[in-house]
Amino acid sequence: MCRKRLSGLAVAWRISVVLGVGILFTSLLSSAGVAEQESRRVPLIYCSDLFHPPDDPDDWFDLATAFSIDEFDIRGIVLDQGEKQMQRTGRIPIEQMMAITGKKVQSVYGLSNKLKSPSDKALDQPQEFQKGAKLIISVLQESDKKVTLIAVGSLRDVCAAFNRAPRLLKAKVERLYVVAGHSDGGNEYNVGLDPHAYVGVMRSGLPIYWLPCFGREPFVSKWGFRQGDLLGSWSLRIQNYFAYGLMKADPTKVDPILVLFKPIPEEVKKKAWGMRRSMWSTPAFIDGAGRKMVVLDGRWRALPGKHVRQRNRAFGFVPAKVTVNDKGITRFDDIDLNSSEPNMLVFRFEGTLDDYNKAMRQSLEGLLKELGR
Ligand SMILES: [Ca+2]
Repeated sequence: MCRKRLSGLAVAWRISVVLGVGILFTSLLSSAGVAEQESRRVPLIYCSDLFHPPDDPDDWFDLATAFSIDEFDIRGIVLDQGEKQMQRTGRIPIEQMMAITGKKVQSVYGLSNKLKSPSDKALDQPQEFQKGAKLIISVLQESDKKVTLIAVGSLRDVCAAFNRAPRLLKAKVERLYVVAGHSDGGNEYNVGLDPHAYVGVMRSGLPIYWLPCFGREPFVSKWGFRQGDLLGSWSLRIQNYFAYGLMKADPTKVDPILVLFKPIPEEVKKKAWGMRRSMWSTPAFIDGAGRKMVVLDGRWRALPGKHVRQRNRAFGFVPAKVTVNDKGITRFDDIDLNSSEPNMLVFRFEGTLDDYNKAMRQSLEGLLKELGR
């Protein structure tokens, strides 16, 4: 009896040892996985002239793209042009995205007035609109990793933050994607919002990835699609998010969160789905997250780098010395691709413009496909 009982205890002990080792091993493996995942996370600050109702709804697509990529740890969103934000807040689409994804992201209003010079610190602008430049500085100070910035719109808050803390930005900015400007001498909308800010940023010496919005091919990031071609394959919540912005819904009449779950009226689809949309920033999000472009089963996808053995190229960035004049103009001759002293990386698409459009359309479709399901 006694012997039997002892051996029973021994068996139980062995089982518990095996189980314990198993649990220890599994938890070591999963914590290694979590650590690996964490090390691939990209701290991101996103600066955008995102409004509701939108100026240009491309910013709504870009916001959804930022939220769709789990490698991004979005540390903050700076909403461009603070005074205008008070009337037409970009917080509405951000709140919708937070409700859809469960992610929490802080957002602040940026500087409201144009910079007076490329070196303007903008400390004399109203206190209520200082939060953008302050957020950029505090996120960089607090982050133990370098931080990536993606900036569209006026670039005012990035420029003011740099003018206030140039050494901090040089030390802590991993990459600064500038989605603004023209590669062949033309004026461009984002530059026009604040020419001094654009000039200050482009001359900053920060690690700039420049995506010219217009100009000489292939140094142009613009692409486009018919909205219905993509919206139809996304979840009801995502469709409602876009319908809300595109139809300029009134938040005092239609709740932006409750509406996400409702069926979409046919007349709304008829109107919004048929519109064409021009886009500029998608490659910045894909590249900034470390995603790789790849063709799988005949379709372009932007996948996490570790899943990609053979990458296909839809776009890339080439080193160049770029000169920008005091008005924010860069002629094509001012982009020196052979310089031994490049000051930034310049976007270029690969193949034809049609190839690039197709690659972006299909990869955006894939990126947003799982959102809200
Ligand atoms: Ca915009």
